[in-house]
Amino acid sequence: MATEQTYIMIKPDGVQRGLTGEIIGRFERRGYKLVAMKLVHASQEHLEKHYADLKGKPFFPGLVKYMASGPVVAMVWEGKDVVKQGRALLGATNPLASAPGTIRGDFAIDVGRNICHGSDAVESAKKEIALWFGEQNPTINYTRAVDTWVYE
Ligand code: DAT
Ligand code: MG
Repeated sequence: MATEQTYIMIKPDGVQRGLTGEIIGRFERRGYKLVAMKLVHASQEHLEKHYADLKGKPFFPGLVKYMASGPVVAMVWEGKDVVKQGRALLGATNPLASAPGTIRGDFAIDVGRNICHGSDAVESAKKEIALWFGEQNPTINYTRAVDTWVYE
C-alpha cells in the first residue's frame, strides 16, 4: 500500500480543552509522521469551503460558528493507510458511538463538540490540504531514523 497523506485538525474545543498534545501524541505513537502543522483562527468563509459538502444541513450554521470560535491546529500526517487509520484513531463522528480508546470515545460526548477532524478519503485529503496549506505542496519531506522500526 502506497504512503498517503491526510488532513487532521484539532477543533477549537480540542485546543481549549488542552488536548492538542494528547491528539498529536496518538498519531506519533502509532508511528505516523507529521509533515505540516500550524495554528489557525479560520474565517467563517474559509470554514464554509471546508464543509461545503454539508451546506444545507440543519446543523451547518452552528458547525461553522463553532469552528470559527477559536484557533484550530491544522496538520498533515503521512504514512501507510493513514487516511483510514486516522479516522479510526479519531473514532465515530458522534462521540456517543465512538469506542473507548479512540480520541472521541475518550474525550468527547456531543457530536457538535467532537474535538477533531480527519479527511474521509485520499482525494478529499488532497483538497483539504490545499485549502488549509495552499496549492503548492506545503509538506516537509524528511526521513526519520525510527522509520525502519515502524515499517518492515
Ligand atoms: P466527520 O467529521 O466524521 O467527517 P461529517 O463530515 O459528516 O463527519 O460532519 C462534519 C462535522 O459536522 C462533524 O464532525 C460534526 C458535525 N456534524 C455532523 N453530523 C452532525 C449532526 N447530526 N448534528 C450536529 N453536528 C453534526
Ligand atoms: Mg467529514
